[in-house]
Amino acid sequence: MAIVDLRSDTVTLPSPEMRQAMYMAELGDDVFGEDPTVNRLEELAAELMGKEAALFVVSGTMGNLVSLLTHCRRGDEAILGNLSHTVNYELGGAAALGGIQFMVLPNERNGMLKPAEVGAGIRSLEDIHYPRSRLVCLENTHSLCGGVVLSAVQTKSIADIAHRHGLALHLDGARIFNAAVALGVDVKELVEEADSVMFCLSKGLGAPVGSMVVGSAEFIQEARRMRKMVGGGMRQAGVIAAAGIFALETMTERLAEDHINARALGDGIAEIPGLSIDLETVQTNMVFFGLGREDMTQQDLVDALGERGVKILVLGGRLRAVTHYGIGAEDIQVVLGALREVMAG
Ligand code: TLP
Repeated sequence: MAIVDLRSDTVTLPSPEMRQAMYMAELGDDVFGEDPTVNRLEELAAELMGKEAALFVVSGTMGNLVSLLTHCRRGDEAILGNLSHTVNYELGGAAALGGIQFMVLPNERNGMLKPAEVGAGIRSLEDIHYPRSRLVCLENTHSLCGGVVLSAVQTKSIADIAHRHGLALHLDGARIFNAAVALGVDVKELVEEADSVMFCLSKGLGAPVGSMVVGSAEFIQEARRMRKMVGGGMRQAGVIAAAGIFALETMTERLAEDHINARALGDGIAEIPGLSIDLETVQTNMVFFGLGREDMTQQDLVDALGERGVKILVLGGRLRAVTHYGIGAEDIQVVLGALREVMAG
């Protein structure tokens, strides 16, 4: 049975061309700064994002952690949305390893934080009781809000408040290229106001491993120390960096295809009795939907689809399907067919 795996865009496998690039990569010891392929990837990432420097890290989780450790000292406070990946799925790493306290504000349906609430959340330094507010974090695309995009204007509205009070803005841009493609803008515009950005190579861009952190040269120099501290100093990492270069050079524009497939899936789901979906949130490659049946749990639906070769996840209390490299329009019809069959049963 052919499997259609929509659990995440992290399941993508490298193409033969990407594997060839990995095989051919020129290597050195990156802890000595001597891996030419890693150096090339870091230069390319910085250039694409319009920042001074970049750092190659193992994962998105490590990229966010290293960024938070670089911005904040122990006891400092970072302001984040309650639906952010960092608050929900990064094991409290910033608290456990960095002594960083979170102020968690409600995310709006569109992935934003309310500017007034961010402003009110920033602590006065005059009162000696308060932790020091250091950082505000946004996420683009916003995963748990449905993979929705934040515009450059929205990001700026939060960055302005942060900067006015001397705080930095970190952007979890795990899927920032999905946002840029969906909005039809250069990715630079979306990250311009952020002091640091993490983005992933191993999601829709199809690389097997890796994420990037970008920012000022000074920020990245310190982030490089933090990466070493958490055990993320890699040696002949050019083997995987080569896949990252290939991803950035060839895989960003094709994300539009994933968005079309996600939309087709969302439109199909909207027609199936017993399923509910907010089509306004289907803006990129994610489709979140609900199940309104007394006789079936979300997990029952996931299991029944699994028996039909379709894999999806329960995430954040809803069902999630993610389109990606390797999923075609015909696969969407397979998924809709399986959903119709299960829901008719
Ligand atoms: N997200 C994964 C799961 O952890 C939920 C997924 O399948 O979507 N930021 C955002 C916005 C993310 O969605 C993820 C991964 C990360 C950070 C962490 O990246 P990795 O998995 O590379 O540590």
